[in-house]
Amino acid sequence: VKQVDLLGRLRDLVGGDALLTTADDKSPFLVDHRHLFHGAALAVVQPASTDEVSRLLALCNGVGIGVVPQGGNTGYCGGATPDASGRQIVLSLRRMDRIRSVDAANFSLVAEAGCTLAAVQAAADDAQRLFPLSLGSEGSCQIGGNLATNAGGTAVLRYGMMRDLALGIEVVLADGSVISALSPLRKDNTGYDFKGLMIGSEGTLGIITAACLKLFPQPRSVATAWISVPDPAAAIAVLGRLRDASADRVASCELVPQSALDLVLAQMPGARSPGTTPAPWYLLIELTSSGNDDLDPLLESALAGAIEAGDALDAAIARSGEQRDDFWRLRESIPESQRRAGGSLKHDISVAVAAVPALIERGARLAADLVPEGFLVAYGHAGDGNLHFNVNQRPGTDPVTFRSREPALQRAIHDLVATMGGSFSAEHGIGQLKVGELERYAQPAELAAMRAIKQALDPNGILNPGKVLRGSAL
Ligand code: FAD
Ligand code: 2HG
Ligand code: ZN
Repeated sequence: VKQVDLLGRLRDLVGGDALLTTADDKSPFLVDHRHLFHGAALAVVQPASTDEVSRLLALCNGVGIGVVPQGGNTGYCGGATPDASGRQIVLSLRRMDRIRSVDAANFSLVAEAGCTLAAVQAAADDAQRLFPLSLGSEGSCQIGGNLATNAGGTAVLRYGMMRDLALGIEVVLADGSVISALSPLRKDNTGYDFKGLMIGSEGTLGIITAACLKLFPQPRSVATAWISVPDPAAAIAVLGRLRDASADRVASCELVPQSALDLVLAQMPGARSPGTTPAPWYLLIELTSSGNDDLDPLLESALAGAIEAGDALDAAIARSGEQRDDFWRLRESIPESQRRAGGSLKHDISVAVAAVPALIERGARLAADLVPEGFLVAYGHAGDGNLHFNVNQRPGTDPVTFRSREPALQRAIHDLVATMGGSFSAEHGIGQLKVGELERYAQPAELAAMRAIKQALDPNGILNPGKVLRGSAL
């Protein structure tokens, strides 16, 4: 088909307002959040219903046009950015933003893919329920993007990742056929785990249009502490102690180095120091319970034990909602303050929780050797064994030299993680950023199985071409 004919057919399908073709209108959709990837597109299409998505894919499959799904565009791996050919279309889910139903008695709700994570959390809250997925980007990321990346975040320790939080899913396949499996069943062993396959497939196997999500009782009691610790080994010991002492009511366990706290306090106006004894490392730990428990005294006495044992140096327990929010804001602002401070080299890695201290020790040595212009900002979801092992540029050093260190550092860190039985992509996915890494570290049989699945579900290769797996140029 000629370009004009295709645009005309897309316009007929979604309506003129939902089809963006001018450079100005398209531009926000053509660059990723971190400005690592810049693409081009024939058009940005914004369908309003599953039926429109279905007809759109049938059309693109028929004429061989690549389709790049995009949610909130907050992803870290360039998965939602089209290539530079200008022949692909971006399919934005932003108009599909209805909460279709809430079933408080079944602890579930059905949301369309374009609902922001914050909107889903609010809908659960209105029904006196909790949707626990929690990310720094929750105001703009979308539930479809969360599903497509199998997002993690700060409550995984208690509630699991996105894959653990979906009961059902509605997906449009490459040929336009719709699989509507939105049932709220908690038990269903009928055949392959199709939902599990779609979740985390980053738009390469189907377009997710809606999902039935798992809700939980709301926490009635919360206790939050900012804890100074001497080193990562002590931090992991404190986590173990608190899990024991609290009958496993630890919901979040985030590790923050002094370097990250310094960045936040320097870069974010209004950021308040947590007020604990300065230390090389900190833990942000939150206990929650759906009962009316008095968690503060419990946390206090467990932390007193940790201080006595030398695992903690000092701790502050949040005495108000405001102080709790301050602690969390310090943690959630680390990515933004890293960005404001200049260049950063990022790794999203995981190992077994007990191996986190060894990973930091060995990784820190590599970073110091390989990036003399940088300093380590390794932080994150220590309770899940997942670190954002990042290196920031030191002020006054040459940005080009700093950036040139990235390939060698990445190779060294990912090789280290592989020797420790860990993952080079814990929660952010593959996108276009890590296609080569997947080829390097996946087992050959695993990679072959992934390619076979892609070929079976998307034989013309129209779905997010070149993401996750190298693909033909569509
Ligand atoms: P996008 O960036 O738009 O897309 C991501 C991928 O999903 C792309 O491959 C895209 O093609 C595909 N996709 C999007 N929607 C669909 C759909 N409906 N159907 C099929 N494919 C689709 N991530 C974490 O896991 N944990 C964190 O703690 C975390 N914190 C963050 C903090 C900040 C400040 C920022 C900016 C990002 C953070 N992220 C985190 C990364 C990001 O927010 C998540 O990956 C999120 O799940 C992406 O959602 P999105 O809607 O923005 O997806
Ligand atoms: C977080 O946990 C995000 O804050 C972003 O996953 C991590 O910027 C990063 O490296
Ligand atoms: Zn994270």
